[in-house]
Amino acid sequence: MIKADTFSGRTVAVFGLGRTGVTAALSLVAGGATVWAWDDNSDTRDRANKQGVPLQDLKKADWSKVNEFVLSPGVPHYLPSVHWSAKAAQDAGVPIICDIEILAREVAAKPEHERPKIIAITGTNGKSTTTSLVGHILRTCGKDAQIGGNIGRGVLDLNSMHSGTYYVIELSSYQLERTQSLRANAAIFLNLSPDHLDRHGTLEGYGKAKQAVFANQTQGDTVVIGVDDTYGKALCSQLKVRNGRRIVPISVRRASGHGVSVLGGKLFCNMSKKSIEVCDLRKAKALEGKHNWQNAAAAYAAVSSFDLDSKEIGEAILSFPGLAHRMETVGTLRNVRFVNDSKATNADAARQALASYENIFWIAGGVPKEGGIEPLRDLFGNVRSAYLIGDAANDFGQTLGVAECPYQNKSTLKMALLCATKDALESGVKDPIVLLSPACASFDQFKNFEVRGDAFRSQVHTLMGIDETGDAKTSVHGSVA
Ligand code: UMA
Repeated sequence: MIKADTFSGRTVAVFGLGRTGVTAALSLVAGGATVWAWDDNSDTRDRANKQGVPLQDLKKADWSKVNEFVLSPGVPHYLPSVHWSAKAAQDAGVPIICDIEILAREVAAKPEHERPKIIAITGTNGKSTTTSLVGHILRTCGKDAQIGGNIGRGVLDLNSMHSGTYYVIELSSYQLERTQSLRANAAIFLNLSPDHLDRHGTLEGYGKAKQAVFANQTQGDTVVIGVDDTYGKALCSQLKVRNGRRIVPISVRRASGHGVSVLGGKLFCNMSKKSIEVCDLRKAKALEGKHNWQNAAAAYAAVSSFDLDSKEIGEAILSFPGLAHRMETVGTLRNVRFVNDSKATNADAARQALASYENIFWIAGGVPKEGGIEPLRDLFGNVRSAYLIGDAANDFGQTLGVAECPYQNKSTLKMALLCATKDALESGVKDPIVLLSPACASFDQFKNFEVRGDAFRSQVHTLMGIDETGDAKTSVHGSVA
């Protein structure tokens, strides 16, 4: 755990006792702060209290005594409506921060030569894969890399820092809008497309929140920007005007001067005078698809700022095992491959998998985002049939019907999987893929996308006759890829 020493003697209110709140509260207590923690859910409060989190009903608290307010990223302080705790803090003039701000202050408080390195990753899609890949490369190259943030582990839960630590942090717009002091030695901005607009109001507001990833960077720091979308391209030109940092554009569409690009599947570094071929990404089994090539280019650009050997980085990229719930092959049954892409919670994220395969038996649905699957219409040609679940089933069915793409409404994931598997096995097409890529949030049927993906994986294993330990128990028609 990272102790929040810079908060010693201060009174800090903490609201939301999920992954962020509990780790922040424990870190603050360990650092010597007085902590007043609360959550709307009484079971959650009890659970946190058993872990050592001191409770205080913030509805009745004297906010004039509070110095700072750590508000969990999922709880709004402005749009779509201000949470009561944020309103109380705002009325009392108490600054609202998050756990990333605490980490940033701890790092800044160290003398320069004792500071760990920070690699911060944001963007609408690809954050988790890139974060995980950066961590994998650094570890493979012998560094003490620790991965946290929006990827699922609160940053204050990471091991305490030393000068050789590399904190690889995935950052959401929710976290960035409550972070002021972060200085990333390397900051990656992958891409931007409409998401979380209920929280940020407009695409501009969303993009502005994400741009905080570059705040406080100085000479010697690295900026990595995906320039294949219009937002990233414009951002790259704007940042170039402000000198000091090394700016590395990344592209999977064209050779970018002074940048990193992927051409014909090969990763090229053009950052120095001589172009270097780093590796052939077509050999990276866990990085299928152009979107993953962009992730690989970004990861390369960021880690190469730490004087690592490009050949070693290339080898590490090829050995990346991939990320759970992101185009994760969870099994095969005869010629049918099962792919878990549960993390695709919006149409833009689902686009990656739909564009990467042909002959897809597509399981989609859940809680839809604005626009549904309409933006994916150009990819329906890759879909043999769709199996729709959850709240979105009727809306998605209409879109598919108009596009003359076959579909069936199924009540549950299990039913959808059974029908998709039967159809795929009987289809006679080459390399059929049963793909869970919901283009929806999971909350109507599952706690979160991880639980949804785990359910899919376990149901696939049941179909294959594999028990939870991975051992074959009945007749196995295929093998786990
Ligand atoms: N709560 C209330 N009242 C409310 C709303 C929430 O009391 O009105 C409480 C809940 O009872 C719960 C807690 O707040 O106990 C949940 O807080 P949270 O939603 O911020 O979730 P955490 O468990 O702290 O997880 C957060 C991130 N979640 C969100 O941003 C929604 C996790 O990202 C992140 O991994 C974790 O911190 C550690 O950094 C998840 C996510 O969905 C993966 N992120 C979004 C995304 O990727 O699209 C941004």
